[in-house]
Amino acid sequence: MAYDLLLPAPRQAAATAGNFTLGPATGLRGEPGLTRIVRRLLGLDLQDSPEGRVSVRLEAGEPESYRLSVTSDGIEITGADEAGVRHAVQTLRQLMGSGAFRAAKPDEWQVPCGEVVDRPAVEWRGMMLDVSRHFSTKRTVLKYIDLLAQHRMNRFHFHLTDDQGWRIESRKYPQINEKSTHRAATLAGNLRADDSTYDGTPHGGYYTLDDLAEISAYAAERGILVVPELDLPGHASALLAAFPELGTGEAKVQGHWGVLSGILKPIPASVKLICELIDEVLEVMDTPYVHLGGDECVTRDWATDPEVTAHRDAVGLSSTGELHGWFLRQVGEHLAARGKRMIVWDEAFQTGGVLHDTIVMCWRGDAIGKAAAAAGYDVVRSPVYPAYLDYDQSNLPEEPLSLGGPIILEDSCSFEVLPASWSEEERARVLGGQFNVWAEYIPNDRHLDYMTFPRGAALADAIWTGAPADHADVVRRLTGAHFARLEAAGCEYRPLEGPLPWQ
Ligand code: TNX
Repeated sequence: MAYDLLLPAPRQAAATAGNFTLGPATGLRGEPGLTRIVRRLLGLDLQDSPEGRVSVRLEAGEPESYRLSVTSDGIEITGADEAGVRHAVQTLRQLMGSGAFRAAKPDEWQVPCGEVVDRPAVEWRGMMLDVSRHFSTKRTVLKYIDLLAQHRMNRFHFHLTDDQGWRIESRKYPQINEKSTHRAATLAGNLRADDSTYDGTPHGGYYTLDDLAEISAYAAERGILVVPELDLPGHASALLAAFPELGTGEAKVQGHWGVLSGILKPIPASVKLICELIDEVLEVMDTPYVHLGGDECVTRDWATDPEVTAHRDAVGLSSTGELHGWFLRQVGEHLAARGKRMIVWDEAFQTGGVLHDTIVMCWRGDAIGKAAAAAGYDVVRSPVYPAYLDYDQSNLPEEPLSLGGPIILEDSCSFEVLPASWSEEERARVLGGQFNVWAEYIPNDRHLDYMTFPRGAALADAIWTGAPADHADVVRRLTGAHFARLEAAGCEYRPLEGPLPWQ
């Protein structure tokens, strides 16, 4: 029974008769590096013992693959690598029941017997969280890292900067911490609950570099790579509040959303500043990738800025618009010199803001992702439909204010991370997929849970298996077990029916 309620669905799972009793006296056998993973992810203090009935070991296989075997004599965990071992333990937790997701654990477990053989279809299984439009506390971020790991996801794309707040401490440029991280009230006293343009309330926050180090290390322990994004040269108004001389358009921490005028000038002084800020981040975060943004940049004002036009002439470009790609390539070269790969939103692919090994993250539909793949770039797919979770989940009038929509659970299930309409070569360029949680209309962590789950669980299933999930089957697994797991983990998901938490 429990074996057909796993989420994401494994490749193969079969129950057999009986249970294994897992208790405080059960010993754990294996390499210390692996037993540590088992103890940490289970949250149980199993003691190392050469005769232990829970065993964990590595065995050659496809990346991240694992086998989990439960008999009345014991539990065997076999992973091709540490990631595989982690996935096996997450699957084991789901088999143990929702209590495995509570902070306070029962003394003894009856684990149903059976076997799971599994591996992911794609290497990149991610979630993007926007912490600029509304700040998420470190506590919330750590909770989401746990939730992602429970869904056998492995990337946390941290959208750390945008017009509405720069969320990274700088020790070198403390004026950023003072000027770029908080916004004042806008239109105070003049807001309607349904106003879709303004949030209006004062808001702010940022992560210290120590916070980022902690988040990154916490995630690594759980098999999640944190990918920082500094969104540039557009969406940069907040940074410009500290460096108005480096921008065109409005230099302030914005209190409203959209594609705004405050953008960084594509000149050497901007490149220098950004490289220094990235270096501060790379001191504390262990990541092979840095996302440089590149989306929604209206370069119009560059054409009338003498400094930008002089620089355009100096580098021999024919239009100021081309400096968008130039800027991203400059910062990308700095990353390359440090052995890091740049990631960009798909607009940058069109402006030439890519180096040979740049990863293109595609959000504006299929065609541009297909074109980037055909041009030989690795792509990560997160198309607005159905991978954006900032849209309504139904047409009910009681849904909270959102960007629009709806994108319902059935849509999330339909996500085709490896599009059948692409050629085999193009599909081979797809590193994987992710869902994106933009936070214009997500003011707190309760609301974040409501928007992210259960749609995020359905997307995690479709990304893990590499194929759309059957909606009825997802509903069966949600109601049969997964909602109880989320609840135990402290996640206030949106119920499928009945009163919504907002009513
Ligand atoms: C587009 S997706 C954006 C974000 C918004 C989002 C709202 C992307 C790269 N840029 O700035 O928050 O739409 O759905």
